[in-house]
Amino acid sequence: MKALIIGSGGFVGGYLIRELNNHGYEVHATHLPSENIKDNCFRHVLDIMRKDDISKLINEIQPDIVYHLAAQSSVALSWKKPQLTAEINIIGSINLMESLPDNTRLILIGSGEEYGFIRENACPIKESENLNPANIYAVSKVCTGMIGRIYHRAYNKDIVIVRAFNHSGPEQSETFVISDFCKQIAEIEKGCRPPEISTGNLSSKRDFTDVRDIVRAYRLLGEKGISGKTYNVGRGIAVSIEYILNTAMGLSEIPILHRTDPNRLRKSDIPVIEPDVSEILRDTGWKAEIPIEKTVSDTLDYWRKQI
Ligand code: A2R
Repeated sequence: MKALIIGSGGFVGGYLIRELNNHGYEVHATHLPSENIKDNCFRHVLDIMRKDDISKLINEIQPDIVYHLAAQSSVALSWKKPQLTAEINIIGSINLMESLPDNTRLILIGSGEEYGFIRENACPIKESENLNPANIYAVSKVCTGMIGRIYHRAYNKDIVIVRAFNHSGPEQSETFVISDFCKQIAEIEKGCRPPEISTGNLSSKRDFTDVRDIVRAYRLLGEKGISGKTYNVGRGIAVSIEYILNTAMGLSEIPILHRTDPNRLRKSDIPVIEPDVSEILRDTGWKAEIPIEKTVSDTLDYWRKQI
């Protein structure tokens, strides 16, 4: 099987390259000129805003499956650059769908953010739940998913749509909570900052899955997912941010205090976000296996080596 990963220079890309290599795929991966791919694969430079370049590359490689990871994936940046976010996430995805041969499967990666302001008692959230996105990044992913379903229905394209919930692990940027706490702890251990960790709202509950489980889900959806269907990908068990903090602080080599930073409190925070993951389990047999405590511990070890 030949796989092409579009946008492999980000957090998930390297993990997906390794997952596919370990399962016998011939892996091709695209990256932006400024990015460097260190994993073993065939590398190609590609900007998804250049539609002709996508068609040319797909014609040249003739992949069986395409994983679309390329995105403006920061919610914060989407507030500052809505047009850029819409262009890359929506138009870029259309460019890719336009270039997709009928016999090539596309895995379109969306986000749990698409559900947004959910109804009270909506958890665990099923894929059929109304989408009520709360930021421009989420809107762009809702649009892309809807367009993907249209390309499937109207143009007969083989497209599987994913809504991935929070994922984390070593190498993730510190703008995400697990990486943020672990980096702060590693800095404290090295004496780079006082022994006090600052946090935002600790009571909200989120569904965290290890990135290594996430890429296994993507591979299995490529192999066994039903065309045109949308799948939640997550653990299906939300935990509080406080639990993550206590787990991380429990691994620290020195005692650490905790302080709430008002700048980190969000104006409106949804109390619990937890997906129903029975569809992916039914169709592929996938469920998350790596305990959250291991994700935290590996992420802390990663930051200890970086600092
Ligand atoms: O923004 P950069 O310079 O980090 O590059 C990102 C890249 N990218 C593009 N690739 C091709 N053409 C473009 N016009 C373009 N603009 C941005 O896509 C980055 O290397 C990659 C996405 O990686 P991350 O931002 O690290 O996302 P992550 O965590 O790997 O998530 C993969 C997918 C995304 O669609 C997320 O929205 C979704 O999973 O959750």
